[in-house]
Amino acid sequence: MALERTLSIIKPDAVAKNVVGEIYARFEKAGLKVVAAKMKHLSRKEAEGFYAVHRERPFFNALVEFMISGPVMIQVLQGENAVLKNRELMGATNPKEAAKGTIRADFAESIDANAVHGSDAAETAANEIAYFFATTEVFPR
Ligand code: RTP
Ligand code: MG
Repeated sequence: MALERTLSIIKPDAVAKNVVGEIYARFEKAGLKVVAAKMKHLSRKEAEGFYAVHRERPFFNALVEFMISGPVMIQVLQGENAVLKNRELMGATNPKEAAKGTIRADFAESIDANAVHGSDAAETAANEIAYFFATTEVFPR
């Protein structure tokens, strides 16, 4: 087992629904610690840069529009196998396919407005954490 960090974003739909606390409780119950956090309304440039890997995809513009439609809550989660554990808590990208009891099954409306983001691998996690947080803003616990 490896102690890892992963980047999590509570997307505009879930912030607007007032379920930030319920989602944090799921992280904590699963043994993931919040070691950095900030609320932010992303600029178009920030959202495009964050999802740059998807820029050639047909859904890219819709994804960026959605991510800048309201404030998001951005956090670094730390724990054993944090990357995979967070992806398990999140559920499948399309909430219609997400397993019962997952964040997306319980809080997401559609594949576009799907409540949360989570890094998909340890390497992308490191890049995504550095994209939003200075090293002094991440607290070892
Ligand atoms: P995320 O990056 O936000 O955690 O989501 P993910 O890994 O589960 O999915 P990813 O493939 O990275 O896609 C990023 C976001 O783009 C939207 N999407 N739409 N219409 C579509 O076919 C489609 N595919 C992806 C989703 O909102 C997804 O979260
Ligand atoms: Mg992804």
